[in-house]
Amino acid sequence: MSASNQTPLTANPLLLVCMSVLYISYTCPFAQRVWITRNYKGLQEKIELVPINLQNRPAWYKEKLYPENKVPSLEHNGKIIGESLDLIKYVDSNFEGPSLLPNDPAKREFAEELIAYTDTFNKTVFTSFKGDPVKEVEVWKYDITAGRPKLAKWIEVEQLEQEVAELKQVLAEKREQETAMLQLLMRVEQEQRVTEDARISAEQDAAAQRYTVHVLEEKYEKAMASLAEKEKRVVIAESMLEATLQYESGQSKALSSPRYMRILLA
Ligand SMILES: N[C@@H](CCC(=O)N[C@@H](CS)C(=O)NCC(=O)O)C(=O)O
Repeated sequence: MSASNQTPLTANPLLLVCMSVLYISYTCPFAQRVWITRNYKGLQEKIELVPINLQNRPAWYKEKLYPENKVPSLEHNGKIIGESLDLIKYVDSNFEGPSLLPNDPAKREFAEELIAYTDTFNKTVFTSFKGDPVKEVEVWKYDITAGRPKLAKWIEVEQLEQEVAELKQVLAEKREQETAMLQLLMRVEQEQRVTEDARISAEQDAAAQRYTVHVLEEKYEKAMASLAEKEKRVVIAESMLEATLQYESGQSKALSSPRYMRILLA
């Protein structure tokens, strides 16, 4: 039910006669305790719940209904009443249903004392929860499970569920880490394979180059041997040429000698 545009029920006299309205916020503990009182007394048909959005309170709530502008408030018999503890007592004594307070006057007085102490107690508990325990009350030492086996079981189950949830979280994180490690390993392996391939190919290149060098060396040696052979032949040819030249020069000297000329002319 949205209350943002809703007109207060006091504007409708017919509803005013037969209906009361409890303005609440679902999450407000003060409103919740009046709401519980209403349900405990079986007044669901008599007291209608109207939720107020505290983050966006309708203007009419403060202007026409409850200047305090807080929840809870009760609209009843043309009146607006606030303050949850007063409201609990008001609902208890002005509506039908089982009484919240005991009939015995002494017990009743004690119950009223307890009710009056509720807010102080709650404040102490909440302060204690926030890590600032109030020493004199020692509320943080109070065992709320004592004599409440179901509550103890529930807390145990809650704790176990919490532990299971934490373990699941740890497991999920470990699995994530494992996957990351595996991916890393695979990448390293792949890089190793690439490096190995490069090494093999470099070795093959080196072997091919060594072979080429070997072939070239052989060719060089052959060429050098053939050159030496040719040089030897040149030396022989030169010696032969020189010998021939010497012979020819000896011959011509002999032929042009005066003695040979005289033989020719004789
Ligand atoms: N003492 C009041 C407290 C009510 C109260 O503080 N209600 C809160 C919501 S839990 C509220 O309406 N806050 C709005 C504001 O303070 O402006 C009671 O017991 O009813």
